[in-house]
Amino acid sequence: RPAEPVYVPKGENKVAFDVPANYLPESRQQMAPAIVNRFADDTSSKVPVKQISLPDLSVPLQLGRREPFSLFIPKHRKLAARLIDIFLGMRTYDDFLSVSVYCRDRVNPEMFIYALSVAILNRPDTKDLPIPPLSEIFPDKYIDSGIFARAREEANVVPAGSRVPIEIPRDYTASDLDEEHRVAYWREDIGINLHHWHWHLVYPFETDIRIVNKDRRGELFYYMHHQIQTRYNAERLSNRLGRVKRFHNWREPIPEGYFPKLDSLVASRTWPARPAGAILKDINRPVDQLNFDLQDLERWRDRIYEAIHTGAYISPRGERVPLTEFGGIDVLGNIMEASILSPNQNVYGDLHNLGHVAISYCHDPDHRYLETFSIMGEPATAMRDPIFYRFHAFTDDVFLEHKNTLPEYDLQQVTIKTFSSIFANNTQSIIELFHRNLFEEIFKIRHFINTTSSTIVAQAVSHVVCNVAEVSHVGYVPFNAHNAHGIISSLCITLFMLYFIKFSLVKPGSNTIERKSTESSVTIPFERTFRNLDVNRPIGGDNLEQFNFCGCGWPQHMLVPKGKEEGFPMDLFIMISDYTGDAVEQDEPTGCKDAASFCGLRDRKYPDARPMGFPFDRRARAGVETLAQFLIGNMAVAQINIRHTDTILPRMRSGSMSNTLTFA
Ligand code: CUO
Repeated sequence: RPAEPVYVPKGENKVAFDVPANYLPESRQQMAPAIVNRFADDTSSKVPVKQISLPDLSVPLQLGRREPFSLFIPKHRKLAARLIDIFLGMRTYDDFLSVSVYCRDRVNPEMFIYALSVAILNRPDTKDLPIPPLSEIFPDKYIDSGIFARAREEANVVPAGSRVPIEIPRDYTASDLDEEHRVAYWREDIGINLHHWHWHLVYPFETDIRIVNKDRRGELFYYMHHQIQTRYNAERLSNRLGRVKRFHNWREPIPEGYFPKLDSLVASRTWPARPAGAILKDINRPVDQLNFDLQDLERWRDRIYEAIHTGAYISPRGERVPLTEFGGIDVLGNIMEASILSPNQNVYGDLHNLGHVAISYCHDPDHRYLETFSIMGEPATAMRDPIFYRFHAFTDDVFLEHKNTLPEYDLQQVTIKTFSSIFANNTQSIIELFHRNLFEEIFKIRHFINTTSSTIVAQAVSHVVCNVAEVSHVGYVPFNAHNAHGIISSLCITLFMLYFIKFSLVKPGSNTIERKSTESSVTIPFERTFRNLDVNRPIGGDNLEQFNFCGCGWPQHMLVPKGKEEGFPMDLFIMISDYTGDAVEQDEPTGCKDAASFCGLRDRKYPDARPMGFPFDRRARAGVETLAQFLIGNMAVAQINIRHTDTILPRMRSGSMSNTLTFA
């Protein structure tokens, strides 16, 4: 285990809220002086909290403090939406801080963190505030509960400075008897799950409409989840598993079981497991105000298919409204999810969200065992379960059904004919190899502000070690973008590894272009995924990667699929098109923009005018059956080979292990 960076929190950095006595929970108000004294010794600064006349919190308080919270449950989202409204409605920053502090000790902690995060993200006066990553607030969503007991023991017995890291096993939820377990390391990757949580945080489906109504959010719901599917499929193929089979017959037993082995510290419960062969049932759980049948899901599904096949959806007034060539997918995304932008929830229902709910309650559909939802019931954890991908393969298939009704692209119109060749050399030998090396990284969980836990746990958890995988790539893709007639001054370059990597950039004239994988428009750096801010340095400069928006993005260490030891052949596709067809004229974005393909830009339009997934989002033109036949004009394909090695390497700083694509 690496001897170096074990994080030791420094007492002198402690900051405490100076809370009005009546803000403490009623049961603790008598102890107020003792509580204050507890912090007095080692607190370096206090943040004054203004006493205000508090808004009516009765709605969010309807969810008990120890109950699990799920965004997919309509009752919960309504309570959360109310809390978000309250946070957003506070006139000044001080008022917002005040009500947040008041709520922190009263409101359900999971709902509190969700609503607070959405509010911070969307209030003009808090946009630049850091939000600690969910893995620090609720590490129990990601880490085997046995680790916490060991961490407590370590913290109690071993003095600070002498503690050794505790390794989080990479491989603990099943044995090799379960073939799905071969990709458990991918599904259970904390960075992937954090990305998904952040995405749904940036794109909530039910709260103030001004927050929900972001540019092309329905289309991005389709596209981002579609990309998850394709990436997962590549990982499966790397591990000798077939592609995901869509889960569309909801009456059939589910062969994939999943036993999460996680315990919720907030709700004092074990996350329910799902044995192989589970069957979905009608849901009737008065305690959650949930009552729907599988038939409802089937009816909504059939109506969505009907809308696709007739090319029009039914408005609340009974009119048929066309699903247009470019805007239809956005409407369908909102219908499917469903977000409050769905044009007609009476007809099309709440298919995807309640699909999550039905699956997450299949072990106790009528609450007879007093059990709550499984990990499929919330975005922060759902991607751990194999059924997530089978269910989303279904939703993805519905979207593709719509895409298949659209006219094929006339790619002759969008590509540029003046480029004589793309790849400079023999394309068959361009990329030598990709390596994937495993390394180990201290997983620092240092803030751990879980309202129900003690400081002891916070200190101990900061010594947990987690195994993660990093990619180290070696390879070049030199290609020649020779603009023979000099007509085009701006280019858009699109790269796909199958469907995997896309970026665009603009360079006038003849170029040598170098592109690092760390500049991918879908990823964020490892440091940002885990928000390993150095708290001993001033926040700012290269230590500021902390905006919440910035937490959305595919983890860099998961950019490239695992590959195989003997090599896993893939195609790298490149297309050059006229940038004017892709450009979105708007002001430069502020804040993070590096994962814009997946997460959009804050307060801006989605930065690519083409349909998401272009040019592979529609049927190929008639007669085209292979990728080679698909190529025209300024497209080319390079054969690449992804090799996997198990070499353990010390981790290098990000940026020093990037995959450089050089265009000459
Ligand atoms: Cu992201 Cu089903 O939407 O999870």
